[in-house]
Amino acid sequence: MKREIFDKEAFKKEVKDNVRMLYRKDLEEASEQEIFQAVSYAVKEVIIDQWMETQSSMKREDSKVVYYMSMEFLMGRALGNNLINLTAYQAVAEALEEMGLDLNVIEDQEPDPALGNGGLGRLAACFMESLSTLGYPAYGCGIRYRYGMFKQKIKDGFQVEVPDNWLKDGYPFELRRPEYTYEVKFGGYVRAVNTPDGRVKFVQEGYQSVKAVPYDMPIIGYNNHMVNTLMIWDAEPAECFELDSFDKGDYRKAVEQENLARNLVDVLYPNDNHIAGKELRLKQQYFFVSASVQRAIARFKKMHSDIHDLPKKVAFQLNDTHPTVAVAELMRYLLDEEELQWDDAWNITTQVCAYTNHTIMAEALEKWPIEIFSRLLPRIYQIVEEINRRFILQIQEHYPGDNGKIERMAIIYNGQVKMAHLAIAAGHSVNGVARLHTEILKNQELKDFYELFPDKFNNKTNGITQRRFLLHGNQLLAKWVTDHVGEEWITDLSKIEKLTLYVDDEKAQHEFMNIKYQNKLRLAKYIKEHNGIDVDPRSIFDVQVKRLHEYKRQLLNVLHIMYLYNELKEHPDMEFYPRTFIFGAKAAAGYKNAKLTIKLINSVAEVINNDKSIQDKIKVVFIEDYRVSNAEWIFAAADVSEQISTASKEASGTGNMKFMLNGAVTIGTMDGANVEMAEEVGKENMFIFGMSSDEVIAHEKNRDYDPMQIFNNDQDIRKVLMQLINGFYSPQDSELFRDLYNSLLNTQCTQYADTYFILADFRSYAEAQKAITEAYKDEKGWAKMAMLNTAHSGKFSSDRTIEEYVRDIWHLEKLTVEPEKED
Ligand code: 26W
Repeated sequence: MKREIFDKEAFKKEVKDNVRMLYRKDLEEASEQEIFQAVSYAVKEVIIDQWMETQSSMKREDSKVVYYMSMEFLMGRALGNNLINLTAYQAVAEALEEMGLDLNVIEDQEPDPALGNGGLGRLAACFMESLSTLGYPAYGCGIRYRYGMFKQKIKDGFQVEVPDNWLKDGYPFELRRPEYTYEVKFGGYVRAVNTPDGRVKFVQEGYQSVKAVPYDMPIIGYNNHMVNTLMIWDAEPAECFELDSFDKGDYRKAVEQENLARNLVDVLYPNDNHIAGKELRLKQQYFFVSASVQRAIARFKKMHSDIHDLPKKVAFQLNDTHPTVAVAELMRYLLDEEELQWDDAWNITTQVCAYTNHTIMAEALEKWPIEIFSRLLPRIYQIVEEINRRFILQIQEHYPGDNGKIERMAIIYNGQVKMAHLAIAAGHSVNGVARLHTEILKNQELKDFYELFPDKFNNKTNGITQRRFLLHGNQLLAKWVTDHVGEEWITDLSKIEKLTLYVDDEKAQHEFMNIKYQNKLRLAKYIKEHNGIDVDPRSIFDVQVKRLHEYKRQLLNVLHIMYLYNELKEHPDMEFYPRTFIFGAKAAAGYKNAKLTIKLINSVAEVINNDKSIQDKIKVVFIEDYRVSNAEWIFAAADVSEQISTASKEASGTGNMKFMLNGAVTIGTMDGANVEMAEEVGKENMFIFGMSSDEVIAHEKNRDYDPMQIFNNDQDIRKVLMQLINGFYSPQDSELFRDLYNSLLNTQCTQYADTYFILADFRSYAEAQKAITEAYKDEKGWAKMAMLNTAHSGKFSSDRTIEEYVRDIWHLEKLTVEPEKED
């Protein structure tokens, strides 16, 4: 039963009143942005009640709480989703329509809070939503970056990064909470003080401090009155007089301190899977972690007097190594403030903290130079040293005389602090994000750690929220699914499996494909508006949207398009089913080959889209500024989902699941969660190609892969690669794509040529693509395959993932939130 929380007339009045209150205008005079604000504030009214109800239930039940610590939360727009989860979307749409307003247009006014890079940040957002929907008490802890992920413009085919000032009009769904301000200290030195009772106390002196002020954002559960909180921290300068007594009156220090606060939360580092090793990033990490730990403990202490009970009431989940200083910060608190003994403090810390690994890419493993770490966080560094000292003793005890182990496992080694090693040594759980990924961690990357702590390791295959990626993003299909299997799928995605009953039903097939067609029309319109390109909605929409990274192999995709184009030119009469290749991807600003790949895609698009002789059989579209809001439409419109990473490199992938849910068929390698998708839907309903992860890993070990041999023996591949350096796609500058060519063939440029086995997989990819065309021509067969993908996507709900985290790691109880009685 949906609870009626919504009075249409009252809502309409509220919107009008808000426009007056906020802008001193009548509705007719207000801009779309102003109306968005007014509507959002009206929705916030409803949310606030539920938010308060949730807080009081949590207190009453004294629930255990998980703090999901993450440098990134890629929330996407809130208005539409909040309405969906309040089950008020239709009612609000109608109310607005009666006022002459279009909810879609209003939703479109909301900035896309892009406080994340890609998969890891979006996963954090899906997890928060699932926690609320399932009724588990949780806080998300993150940073309120003033500039989130940059906006991407394409100029002349090149990516240009534009700052994203998402807060410029004010963000209606946040709430500043100055009453929870905490101090975070950087730098200075540590002095040991003997206390009268014979203990040694460590005090940090000569430091600079920043005030951390949280903004709370509501995370609304679906139809259950549960509203959890995402706290994102802003930095404000501590007043000069708050300088440590030692430095009072030091003007230079005072100014430095003020600057520290100003820069701290300015911008999200736009690197995905690659560390920049910048001091400011470590500051950001400690800043939000220290503030979050302080708030968590303060909340705990309001209700409890014995700090030993902390693990019964609090869990910290570390989203990758980025928040791993939490381990040492908690130790610091327990040792220095609570004055616990080391073993006692360690015992508590270990039970509270757990770590999720999201990548095996070596360049993404965080390491900090001791010099930076110890200068910035002197007390924290001392504690990490002691953790390391004890950890090495443990290693020596287990493996006497084996110095290799110490070399590979120490937390501090070779002048560096290794955050993953700290997280594994200190957490009670280490999880990967798909089964294959967890196995690779256990057997390769983290083998030594797995041998020492086999019980810590576990898998939690990622998931996505069906509320955003089907119910909101694809409303036509959502309604159709509900008509066929009932609405239970909204909170229990396994129920969507009942669709299998209809996969051979011609009427159902027809309806399903017609919805896909409607969604393709919607996307085609978007592409026309944003790119000025006409695409045929009857062509196969073949989509690769994700961060641009060499291991994700957008280059393989575009090389294959170049190959297809050559084929069409050589055999103009060959049978060819029209295809629209759609890309969307941001490249890290300093990642040369990634940016060059974007240029290549656009150059290929330019040539092919304008070649009349191929009669629009191929179109190539690069969608500018791929982000959560346009992603929802893109998934809904896809026929083919490209998940083509080099096997073993993609930890899980989550876009793959969003496509599957929306009835796209995957062409992919046996990598990440693709493996489990194949298990669910059957390999015959996917197009699997390429080397297995074992083969890739074997080649990497043996260093026996030679792309030059392929280049020399396969004339089609050779032709395509030559087109990278003969000006075919860059007549003005034939050298433009030389670096991409080199990355495939030249051993001098990377550790070895074609690091990601693009040429090795090319033929098998081309075969799979051919098979797709054949399959698509069989309309009924394709409809069935697409429906089966939707029907078997049940496992990939983040609700399932969260239930597993709760069961194995967090041990939370469900909370029921009762609406407050009206008096
Ligand atoms: C230190 C720089 C940095 C920044 C971000 C290093 C690593 C990251 C992330 C781990 C990158 C990321 O988003 N990883 C993705 O996480 C998803 C959620 O688990 C997985 O589905 C993707 O496979 C993984 O690439």
